[in-house]
Parts: sequence; structure tokens; C-alpha cells
Amino acid sequence: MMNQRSTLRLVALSVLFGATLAVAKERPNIIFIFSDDHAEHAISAYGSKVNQTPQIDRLATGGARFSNSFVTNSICTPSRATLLTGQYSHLNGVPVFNRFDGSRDHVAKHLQAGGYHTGMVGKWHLGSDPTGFDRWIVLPGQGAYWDPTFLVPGTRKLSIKGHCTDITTDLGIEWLETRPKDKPFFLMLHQKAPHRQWQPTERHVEMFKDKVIPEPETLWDDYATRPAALPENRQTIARNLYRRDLKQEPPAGLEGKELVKWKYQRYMQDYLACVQGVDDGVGKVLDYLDDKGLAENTIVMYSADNGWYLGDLGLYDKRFMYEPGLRVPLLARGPGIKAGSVPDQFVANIDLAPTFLDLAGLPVPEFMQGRSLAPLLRGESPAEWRDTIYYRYYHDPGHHNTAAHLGVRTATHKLIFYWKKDAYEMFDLINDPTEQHNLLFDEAEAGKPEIAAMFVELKAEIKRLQKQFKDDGQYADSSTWPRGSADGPFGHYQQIGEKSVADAIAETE
Ligand SMILES: [Ca+2]
Repeated sequence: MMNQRSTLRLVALSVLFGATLAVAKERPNIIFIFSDDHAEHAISAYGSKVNQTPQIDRLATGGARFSNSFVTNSICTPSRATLLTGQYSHLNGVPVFNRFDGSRDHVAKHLQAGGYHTGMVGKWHLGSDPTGFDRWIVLPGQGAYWDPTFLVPGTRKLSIKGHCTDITTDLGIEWLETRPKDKPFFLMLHQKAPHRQWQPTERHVEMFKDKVIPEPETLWDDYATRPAALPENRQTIARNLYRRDLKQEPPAGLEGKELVKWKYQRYMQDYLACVQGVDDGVGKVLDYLDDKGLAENTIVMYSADNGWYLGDLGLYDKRFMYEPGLRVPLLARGPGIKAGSVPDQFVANIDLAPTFLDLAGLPVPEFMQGRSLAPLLRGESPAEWRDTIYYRYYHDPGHHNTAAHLGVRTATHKLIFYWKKDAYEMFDLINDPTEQHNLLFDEAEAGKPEIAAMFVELKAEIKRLQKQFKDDGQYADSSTWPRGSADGPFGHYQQIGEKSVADAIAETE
């Protein structure tokens, strides 16, 4: 005979079981917030020494912060093609700033076919109109910081008064507000900021104009053991920040190191002010979800399209496979995600598309090369997770005379190969985390058995990864790069006037 206690247990179990079924039926919404050139070390949850990002930090405290998140080609347009396809550049047809072929299969098409209402708002930078999205509104090419023009379906364009970061956030919220309520949604909300030339809003200029930003320890890097590519690069704080980057003339009489220090401060004040706008936007989206009761069934992820140098190695920009260029932030909060967790497995941008599909309960197509991060978000430690990352950068000479290179990163070492120069660099990341000492520079050191053995091992690992990821050297030669620019042309788009955010979203129907 059932006593009161067991009856209660039965009720509790059925409630629990019922709740589980309800969750299983209701698939989560997904909002992917992407920014452009946001360094991991300009996020306080990642231990930033230069700023505070309280809103992005909410994702870390309420969810997961990946501590080893990398990109496979640290540059804008290729990273965006990888985000969509889950493929390396050599397979998705976008090694450099070339146009993405929108007829290719990609993640948004699968989510759309799988019953999701799909949206793309903000910076797209793939040269072709978005496909696979029910509603979209995107910047043409890089877009503008102030009074930006946006493209909408039907080869039309409109302009909106104000600052691009705030407008993009508001467009995202308006998109959410006007979505059909009978479907789960997938929204890609992509900020232009903090891309060069760093034009922040007045309120953020005020925050940083008198701040003195700490200098990184490698600001004065002389590239002593790395002569292959670093000395010829043109993305240095000292020589390659121009009037339009700095926005003002240096104080009279400033020269040498003092001038470089001044340039670093000017650059960082504007860069960090732009980051603050992105952080505000994340907060606004999270508040919206809270207010509307959407937070408990919406997964919010945050990442950036490539790494970024905050004066590290004397640089700004991305491209180089050294740690600041290779690492990107990745945080996620939402149902089933363990709060305050810090997964340390090696993850990469090829994993994002498979993750979105898996979270949506959809199969991951064969062509995607990444792996779903859903188990890591749940706090699991799957067996046989990857422990090396393969990287390949093509855009040589590009905008900053950055030599083409490929390489591998392990938990302890990194090998970089500048293939046009036939030059290798190898680093011990445990004892030399800022990659100042190339172990192959000095012949006597390179000849030491343990170093020679590591060199052989890492070269073999590159070969293995190239085979695994089917990289047979496609696009290694710039004459084979696909044609068509990610920057347009957009001249044939018909201007339909200046709009409010709400009117602009109405045009995406
Ligand atoms: Ca970028």
C-alpha cells in the first residue's frame, strides 16, 4: 500500500519527468553575438588588465567561458565563412577577402530547414547577400561607425542615424520583438566594433579619454629570434598607426619611445571605448531576454571573428598565429550550460556551426569539420577530444605585409611555418608564453636532441592535421584565390531612404 511519502515521491517524479519532456519538446533559442577584432584579453572575465566588461562577464558567471578557444585563420572574412560552414578556408572557398558563394550549404540553411526562424543582423562582410536567413539586415562590407547604411533583401539599402554599435544592438532587439512567436529562433547579431579605425560614441570617449592604459610587456619586442616575418610586418604601434587611426596630432616635440607610448595610449583609448559599446549591447540583449522571460530557454553565445594584438609584440591587428592573434573569446549562457564553468579543451571556430545544430537537436552534416561543443557546455569531458589546433593564414602581403604561414599549437608548444620563406619558428609556451624565444633560431640550440625531436614531432603533427582536414595546399599560391571581393560592389542597391530601427526591421520582411 502506498504511503504518503511514496505518493509525494511519485508526484515529484512525474513533475520532474513532465518538465524534462517539456524541455525536450521546446528547443532552445540561440543568439550568437559576434564582434569584430575583440581581443580575449580585453574582457575582464578573461583577466583583462586594460578594461572591465561587466556585461560580457555575465555570460561567464552564468555560463561557460572557454579558456582555449582559437581561430583557424585569424582574419575577418575567412572567419565568417568558417563560422557558417564549419570548414577550414581551403574547403569553404574563402581564404582571403573574397566573396562567399551563398549557394553553398551552411548552418543557417540547416537551422531554417529544421524549423528555426533565422536572422542575421549587423556586420556580414562576405560580399554576397545572406542566404538561409528568414530576415536579414547587414552592413555593406566593413560598414560605417556613424549613420551607417544597411542592406536589406531585394537589393535595397537604407540608412539609420546614430552609432553603428548601438543601432546594431537595437536592430537585434527589434528583430527579436517582431519575430514569429510560434518557432524557436536563431539570431546572428554581429557587431562591426571594435574594428579599426575605432570611432567610439561620445559616452565611451569620455570614459577613456583620461585613462592611462597599462602597456603590455612585449610592446618593445625587437623580434630578435624571429627574423622571418615579424621585422617586415606593417601592423606596428610604432610605425603603422596613422592620422586617421590616432585622430589627432601628437603633442609637439614628442619623439622616439615617448611617441610610441603616446600612440599606444591613443589607440587603446579608442579601441577600448569601442569595446565598451559592444559590452553595453550584450547587456541590453541579456536584459531584454530577462524582461521577456526568454532567458531560461535562450542560449546566448559571444565570440569574436579573430584574435587581436593590444600592443603585444609591438603590434595591433590580427593575422599572425602568435597567441594574441590565435586566441578568441568564447562564452555561452543558457539552458543546460553549467554556470561558472571554464572548459579548457581546445576548441576552434570550425566547432561553432556544429554546436548550433546540435543545440537545436539537428544532425551535423558530414561536410562540417568541427565538433559540437554541447557536451563541453554541459560540463562533460568527452574522451578523445582534440589536443592540437591547425592554423593557416593566406593573405600575403595583405594590408599589413603579413607573411603567409601555417602551424600547429599543442598544450605546450607551437610550430609556425612561413611556407613562402621556408622558415620555421618553434616556441615553448609553458616557459615562454609570450613567444619571445624561437627555439630554432640558434643552430646549437636547435640541434639539442629534445628540441630536434620536438621539431620532428610537430612537423609530423602538421602533416597529420593536413590529412585530417583535407588541406592539400589549395590557395597556397595567391594566383588560385577565388575572385570577387567581400567589400562589394553594392552600388546597384536601391536606396530606400533614412529609416528608424523599427522601420528598418520592417523592411526585412
Ligand atoms: Ca575581424
